[in-house]
Amino acid sequence: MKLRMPIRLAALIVLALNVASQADDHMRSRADKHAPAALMGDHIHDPGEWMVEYKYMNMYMDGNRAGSHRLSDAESVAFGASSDPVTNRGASPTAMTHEMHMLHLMRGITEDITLYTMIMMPSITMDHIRGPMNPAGPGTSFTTHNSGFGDLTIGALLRLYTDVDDDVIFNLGASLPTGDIFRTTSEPTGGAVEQPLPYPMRLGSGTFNARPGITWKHYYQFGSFGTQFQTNLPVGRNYRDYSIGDEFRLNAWYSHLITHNLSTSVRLENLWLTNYDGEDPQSTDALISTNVESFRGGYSLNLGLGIAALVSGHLLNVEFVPTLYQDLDGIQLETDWSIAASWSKSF
Ligand SMILES: [Cu+2]
Repeated sequence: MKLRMPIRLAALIVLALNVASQADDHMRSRADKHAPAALMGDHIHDPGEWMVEYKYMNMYMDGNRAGSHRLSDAESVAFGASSDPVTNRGASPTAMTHEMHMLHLMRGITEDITLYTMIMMPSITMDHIRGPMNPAGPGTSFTTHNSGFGDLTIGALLRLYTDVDDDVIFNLGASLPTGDIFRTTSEPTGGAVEQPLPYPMRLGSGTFNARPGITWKHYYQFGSFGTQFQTNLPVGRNYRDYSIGDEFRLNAWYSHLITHNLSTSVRLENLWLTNYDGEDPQSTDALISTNVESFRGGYSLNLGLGIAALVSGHLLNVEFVPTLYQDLDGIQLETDWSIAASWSKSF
């Protein structure tokens, strides 16, 4: 009889702790458990848990911009005659689709550490108009394409802080130079001369990149708020003697639950890109603006409108990302909108 009370008390405490942790797990198992589809590095997994994800992204670019000013295709060719450096004498890009297929694997190691890897497969298509110095005829058009393996991304997600409705996660990320950065084409000259594909047509960066980031998520009963700062920072130069620009992304989003298994999201993204360092010796500035190292940087403000659904344990996540504002260094193709879609499952 004397032992009954302490045992009952202990049972009650265990029950209370269980209820607390269920409430905790409940919020992290809803349709808004992952950030909007275009983001990653925002969540961790339980020890021993795996996640498999296929993610698709596509960026649509149509037309050129100098600073924040739009230019027609003819104006883009003319712009290069007096820009510094002179460019677009061989051709000007007019449109581009940059598709990315990604296979994302995550595994929880401890309560606070999750490891991940992401296999990237870009597929890049660019349309052009030929310039005044092109032997294949000014004003005619051509298309180039490139696809294959990109840079393999790896990392560890470290949960620095957690309570019932908050997570702060540090992304100790990196990418390896597995993507090809030197392929040639004779399309621009109609088969006359083999030239290297310009920078944005290349599959990888050619460098080891540090990709640190940090995410804070806060859960409400009716949804969640998140903010993330994510970078991509090349280390040194690649074997072609250049490095891509530094990338900084600052995101904030709100996901609203419609039901436990369905949520919508709105997101704002600031993207800053710096210009390239160094120079590929075969990347001739005068030929085309996509060869110019100082015409790669800029600032973009993007909106994200997303929807996420949990269907018997499968998470489907889609986001439409129109560009709101762009200010680009030199002359570059403008990004009109992007789309991101993913399927993921944890087990
Ligand atoms: Cu995951």
